[in-house]
Amino acid sequence: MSERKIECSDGVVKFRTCAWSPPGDHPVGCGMYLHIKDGKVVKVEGDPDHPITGGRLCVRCLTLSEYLYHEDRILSPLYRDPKDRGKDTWKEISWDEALDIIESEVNRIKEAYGAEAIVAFQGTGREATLYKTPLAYAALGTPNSCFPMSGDSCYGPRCSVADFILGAGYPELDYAAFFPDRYDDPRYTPPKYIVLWGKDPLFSNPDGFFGHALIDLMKLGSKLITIDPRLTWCGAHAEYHLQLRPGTDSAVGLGLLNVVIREDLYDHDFVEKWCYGFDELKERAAEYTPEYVEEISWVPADILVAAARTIATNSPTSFMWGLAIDTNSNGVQAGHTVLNLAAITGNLDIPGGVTLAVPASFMGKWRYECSKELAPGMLEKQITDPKYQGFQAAHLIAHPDCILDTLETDKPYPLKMAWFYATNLLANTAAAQPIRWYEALNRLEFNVCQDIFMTPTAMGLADLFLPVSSFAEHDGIVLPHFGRNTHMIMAMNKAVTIGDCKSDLEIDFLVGKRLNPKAWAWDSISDFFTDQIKPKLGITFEELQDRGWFHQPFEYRKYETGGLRTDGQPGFNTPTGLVELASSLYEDWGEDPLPYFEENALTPFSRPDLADEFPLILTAGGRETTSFHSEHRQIKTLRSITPDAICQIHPETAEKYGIEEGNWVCIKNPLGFCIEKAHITPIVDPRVIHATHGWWYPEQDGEAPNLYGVWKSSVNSLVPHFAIGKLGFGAPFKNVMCTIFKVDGLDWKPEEVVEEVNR
Ligand SMILES: Nc1nc2c(c(=O)[nH]1)N[C@H]1C(S)=C(S)[C@@H](COP(=O)(O)OP(=O)(O)OC[C@H]3O[C@@H](n4cnc5c(=O)[nH]c(N)nc54)[C@H](O)[C@@H]3O)O[C@H]1N2
Ligand SMILES: Nc1nc2c(c(=O)[nH]1)N[C@H]1C(S)=C(S)[C@@H](COP(=O)(O)OP(=O)(O)OC[C@H]3O[C@@H](n4cnc5c(=O)[nH]c(N)nc54)[C@H](O)[C@@H]3O)O[C@H]1N2
Ligand SMILES: [Mo]
Repeated sequence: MSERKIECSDGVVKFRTCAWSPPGDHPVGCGMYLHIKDGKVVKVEGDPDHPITGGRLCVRCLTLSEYLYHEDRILSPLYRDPKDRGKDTWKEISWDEALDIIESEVNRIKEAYGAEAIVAFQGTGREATLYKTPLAYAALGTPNSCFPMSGDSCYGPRCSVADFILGAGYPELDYAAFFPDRYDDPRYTPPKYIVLWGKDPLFSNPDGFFGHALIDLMKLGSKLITIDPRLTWCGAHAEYHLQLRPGTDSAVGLGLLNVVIREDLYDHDFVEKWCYGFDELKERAAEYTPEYVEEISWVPADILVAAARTIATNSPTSFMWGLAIDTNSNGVQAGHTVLNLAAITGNLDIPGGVTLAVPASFMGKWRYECSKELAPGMLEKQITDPKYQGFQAAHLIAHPDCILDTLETDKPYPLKMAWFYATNLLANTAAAQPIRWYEALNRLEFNVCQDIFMTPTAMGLADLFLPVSSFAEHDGIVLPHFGRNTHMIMAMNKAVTIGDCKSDLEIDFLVGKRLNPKAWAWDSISDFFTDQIKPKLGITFEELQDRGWFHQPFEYRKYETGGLRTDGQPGFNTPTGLVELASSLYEDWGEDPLPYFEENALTPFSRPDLADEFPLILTAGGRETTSFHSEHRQIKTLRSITPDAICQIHPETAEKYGIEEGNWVCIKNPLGFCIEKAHITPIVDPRVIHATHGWWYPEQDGEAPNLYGVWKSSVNSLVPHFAIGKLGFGAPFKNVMCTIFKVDGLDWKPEEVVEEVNR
């Protein structure tokens, strides 16, 4: 195993670390050495001994020093009078002054309106995922901790479906991640096929999965089946590519189930012993013949049939489901079909199939138990809607769509303060209809933003800015899948200090010790981590830092041995103890227990009245390596690779609409518009446009109303709120109707917007 610290002859000291955030990343824990000279990071080198990444790094880590030492980085706390929101009148202050302001504002708001008048927002799965809710519950005392993405449409829906149907954590492709000797472990077999469903992991490396492992597996003989409206690199290398209409995943899933069941290709033994509701599923799937599914989804019936036969007759086959399952108002149903297919083809928790795990308790105890810090009766005030019973059963957080409603209506009570903890929600990221959020959040009395750079969200809405340190600047841990299927726990080792920045956890400590010291009794971050990991791992945090990583033990077929249930009995941790092909919970919650297909709210098929004007379907947000959502737009090297917001248009469509490569294009629907640059490519269907999300322009005027040009490429202005599934999950971030036309530049605005601005 590699050394934690290596002194080199040229005065360089190399520090080994595993990355999480910032800069933006999910908990893969990419292993690297940071080369430090004169207290600065001068080079980043992959760590060849890291069991997962083995020395491989992406361009965002390779350009790390550009990020760390960027002239726009904020290096001390900033304050500005709330009357000046949108103006660049920030003043540098000390951390003590910042804490004084926080203490007096939080106490003022608590006394006048109650702690529930505070809402704490966090974006995607960075380190903040572990540390924001504790700030809300155990420091600020509010029950309103919120991920502001309509329908909670990232990861939450998939995890909840896995909880409801399998009673397990996140089902993940078996890439031998649990084994120190990886693919050489005698217990391991590579999958014969990998079904990549609405996911593009080579670019996204999501939630702790190292995308390049797919390439390792392809070299070992695994073949791909892709289900994606775009012909991605993986699609082009797949044996079957199911190029579906965006948002029709549940129909495709039911079509695959139809073929597997009617051709009697399922695993009878597994279904008999371990599944509940097979007869009902069989009946439902019978309705979804390949011909009917082709009508809905555009996937040719013969390709669907061939893919279904391949999946069912090649064991082990593994399944990876991606974000596109969540960004769909019947994503819960789509996810259910994926799990049902994996189950009835006998691929759960077998070598080369789908690994299952019980959500781990390390780092969990404090995270889940901090709600006990809330005052009596506080949790009952959490903003949600009792009709979203699935969401409430799965999560202990406020519902995003209800929070927007409350911000706009002051019902059931007015919100007065927001804390933006690792989210740039205005910048076409977490928020659908971001202009509504902007206007609603601007009504609040006091807002705090905790970030690395000044963003449109901070400039537009914050009064106090707290500067956050990068992973190179702080100690921490990396928890793949946030504890839901964690092959190893890894150490992040501080190598440098830059400005007066602090980690999210350090900020929690400072604020917590001021506002509720008894909940934050640890003397140091190191003590805190030791407290979290030692009961489970048997080692201290410092020992973990020396080792670099710690593998979790793993065994296959845990449903046979009792490893999946909290009571230690064989079976699955569901009400029936079985995989619930038909859910025993959904009916009680007013939802169909079986998967079904229903049109999303704003498509040419659900809104035929608007179909002539908006005949195309917009999908958005396929990942690029050069950015993490709205992050990295100011990093020169990365921006030179991806200078503009690009939308992909099929050549036939481009011709029909008079658009040429590189033209600026307006994408418009009844809700809003967005300007991106055309890239003409046959990888999309002629009826589909793919746009990029997360755009703002750090080089432009930051002051309101421009806010770094955040409204220009505002793709999420086209995404509706409240168009979500019955259980409270899934919004159409990747499937809304639109039309396109050529415009003269990024600054183009529709006539009605120009009129409004002039008024
Ligand atoms: N149309 C469309 N919209 C989408 C998507 C899509 O596919 N299509 N994807 C959606 C998904 S899946 C998600 S999760 C959301 C993401 O939504 P967000 O998470 O709100 O988006 P980011 O741009 O990543 O904003 C994160 C902010 O936190 C800062 N930051 C980075 N690391 C840290 C850290 O460690 N600590 C702190 N305090 N701050 C940090 C960054 O500088 C950035 O300003 O966007 C969603 N929006
Ligand atoms: N570099 C980088 N990495 C990231 C992020 C980032 O912004 N940048 N974001 C992170 C976050 S928060 C997340 S959640 C993950 C997401 O990562 P993934 O789960 O891989 O999701 P995406 O890249 O959004 O989309 C995957 C594929 O879904 C396809 N797709 C679009 N609509 C549909 C549909 O309706 N059905 C199906 N079946 N497919 C569809 C797209 O064409 C795309 O190829 O990535 C994470 N990793
Ligand atoms: Mo996400």
